[in-house]
Amino acid sequence: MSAIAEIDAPTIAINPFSESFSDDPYPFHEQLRDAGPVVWLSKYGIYGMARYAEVQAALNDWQTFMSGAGAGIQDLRKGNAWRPRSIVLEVDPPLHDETRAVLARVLSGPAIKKLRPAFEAEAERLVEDLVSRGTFDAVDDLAMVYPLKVMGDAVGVPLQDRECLLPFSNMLFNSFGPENDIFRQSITESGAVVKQLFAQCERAALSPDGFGAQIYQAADEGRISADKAPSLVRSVLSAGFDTTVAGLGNAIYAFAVNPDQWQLVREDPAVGRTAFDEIIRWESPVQTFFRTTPRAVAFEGVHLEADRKVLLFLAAANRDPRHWDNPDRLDLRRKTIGHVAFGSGIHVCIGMMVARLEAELLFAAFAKRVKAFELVGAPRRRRNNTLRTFASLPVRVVC
Ligand code: 4MI
Repeated sequence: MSAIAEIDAPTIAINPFSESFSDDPYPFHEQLRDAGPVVWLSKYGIYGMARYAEVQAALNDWQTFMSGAGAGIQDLRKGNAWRPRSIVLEVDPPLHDETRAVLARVLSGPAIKKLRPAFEAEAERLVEDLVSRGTFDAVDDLAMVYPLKVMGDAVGVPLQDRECLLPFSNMLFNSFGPENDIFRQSITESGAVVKQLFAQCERAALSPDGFGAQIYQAADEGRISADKAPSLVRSVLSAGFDTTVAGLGNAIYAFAVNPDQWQLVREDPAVGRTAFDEIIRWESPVQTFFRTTPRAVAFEGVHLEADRKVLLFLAAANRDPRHWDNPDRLDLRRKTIGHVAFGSGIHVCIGMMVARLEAELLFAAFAKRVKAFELVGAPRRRRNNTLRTFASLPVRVVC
């Protein structure tokens, strides 16, 4: 018995993986935050946290909210998981620290700085082409094209082998959620891509100078065992594409519906350099991730049972009025430090500098040429169990 009385988490019937939730998550986020610091989501028998303070605290307490049972709803310790776990995202220290260190070196500040000239040239080329067309789809013609080109080149995936990356990620990010209609559909649609994706993780499939090759080099140098290299390449291919596709699509949407904020980017390059962080606070590409309780836990006066999944609503934390002023407003001059769109703590996004670089250079290329983005058709969302993203976003640029 603990000296301080603990209460059970209030029960909520909301289904966070339903169509209505993903169509408009924000009213549901408010209900989840207002219900308490921890809630019990009876539909799935999992805990949830949606307030900023608790999400941030949980992300920074890996011993209480572990990742080793998987970052999805499934407990990967319980066998018959359809996918092999990530050896960086879905492990705890000390194993985590060894694999993380390899990726940290590959994706270090100096390494990312070297990418800038090629990323900038491609941003200029692509944006010049889109602006000359005037009207385009910001998903098909921009958000999907740019990361596949520049990050594909940086990792060392041959041009003709990149088609599997986005269908694979769509399925992977669905697989963090329950086996619902969209998860099953993405499995059907992805067919051969899992095999293609895994083939792409082999040393011989990768160019000799990219991030992929550098991961194999870490194995040559004994910094990880040789059998871990393909898995770490898979992590980069899993995390490095569909997330930025979502973020860049959400960015163009943000500018189209907040033309005053686009003006700020045009007027001040410094705003353009930090805009992406506010955009992903406001519309977070990765909406949720799971942790697991390794034992019974007392957290904020709430009792949590052992071996339960805990759904962290990153996107709800990013709009918690207990932490942010006027959180539903996109405000590119806001101080966004502390947002959890990239996570926080030992698993914080290791590729964030690449994501920021892609966004910064695209925004700068548009800022030189474009006065406004206008929607010319109804945006269509791509429903996914983890990502908030668009399937289609028809826009016209005003020059
Ligand atoms: C945040 S997205 C993401 C991160 C890591 C992995 C996949 C997706 C992985 O496989 O390590």
